Amino acid sequence: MKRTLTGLATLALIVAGCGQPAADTSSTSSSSTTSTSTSSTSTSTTIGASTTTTLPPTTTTLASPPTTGVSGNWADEPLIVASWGALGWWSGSGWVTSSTELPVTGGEDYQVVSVSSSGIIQGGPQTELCEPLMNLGVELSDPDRLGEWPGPFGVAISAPWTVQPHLFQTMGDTATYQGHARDLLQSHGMTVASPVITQLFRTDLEGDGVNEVLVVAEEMSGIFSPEPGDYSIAFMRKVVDGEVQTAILGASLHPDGGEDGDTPYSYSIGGVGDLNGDGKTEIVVSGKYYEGSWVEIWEYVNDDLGLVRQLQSGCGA
Ligand SMILES: [Ca+2]
Ligand SMILES: [Ca+2]
Repeated sequence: MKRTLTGLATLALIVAGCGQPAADTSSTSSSSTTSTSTSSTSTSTTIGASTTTTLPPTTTTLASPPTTGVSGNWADEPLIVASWGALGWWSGSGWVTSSTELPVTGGEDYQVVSVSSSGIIQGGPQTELCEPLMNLGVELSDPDRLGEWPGPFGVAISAPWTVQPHLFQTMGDTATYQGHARDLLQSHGMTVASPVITQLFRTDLEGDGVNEVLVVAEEMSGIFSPEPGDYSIAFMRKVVDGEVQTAILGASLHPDGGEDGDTPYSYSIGGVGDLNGDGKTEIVVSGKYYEGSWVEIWEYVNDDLGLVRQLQSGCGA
C-alpha cells in the first residue's frame, strides 16, 4: 500500500482563527433538545410578602445521554465498519482498534452514519475484505448505503443508541465560507481567489445549542499527481471561549503542483454520528485518491485537546 495514513497532511492542530464569535452566525438555535430545563418554576403568584422565588440551580446539562431505544440485533461491542473493513469500537473507556477478533457473530444490525443515507442494514460474520490487504470486516447487506465511489464514504455501527442525536444539516451560504476557506488556504501558502466549496454543513456536536460548521473546499485537477494550484481541505469552525477557531480535518495542498511521490488526496465529510454512545457526535472524514479510499473517525475531545483522530480504515493499492 503506497499511501500511508500517517504521511497525510492531516493537521490535527487547532489553528487560531479570527472573526466574530459564532461559527455559524446564521443560527445558534439548533434542534438541541437540552438545557432548557430551568423554566416552569417560580412563576407562582404566591400570597404574602416574602415571595422567595427560588430558582433551581442552573445545571446546564449538555448532551443528554443517548437513548438506547433503537431496536435491533446489536453487537456486544458497538462495532464500527466501513464497507471495506472494520475500524474498531468503543470499549466503554477507550477506542479499540480492530485486532484479530471482531465482536460479532453475523446477523447483526448496523446503523448507517453517512451524508448520503441513514437507516439500518445488516452485517455478516467476521471475514476478510479488500484484497490483497485482507482487512478484517463484515460483509454488509447494502454497502452502497455508506457511499459509492468516489465518495464521500460513511460508516455503519452496530450500536443501539440514536447515532445522530443533534442537529446536522446542509447549509447554503457558501459565499461566507468561501471567504473563510480563502483565508485558511492563504495561511497555508495558497492563494485561491474563490475557493470551490464542495460541502457545507452546520452541526451541533455536543448538543449545547451552539452550532459548529463543517466545510470542504476542493479543486483537484490532477489525478495521479497534483497540478499546480490543486487543493482539497476539510475543516471545522467552532466557537471556543467566545472565539471562532478553525481545526483542519484533512488537507492536500499543492500550490506548485506535484513532486515525485506526491498524491492528490481528496477529502470530504462522510457523516456525523455518536460512535461511542456519550451523546456527543464524532465526525467521519472520508478521503480518496486514484486507487483507494479511507475513512477516519475524529472526536472533539474537549476545548484543550480539540479534534483527535481516533480510528481509521482504508482500502487501496
Ligand atoms: Ca456545539
Ligand atoms: Ca460520541
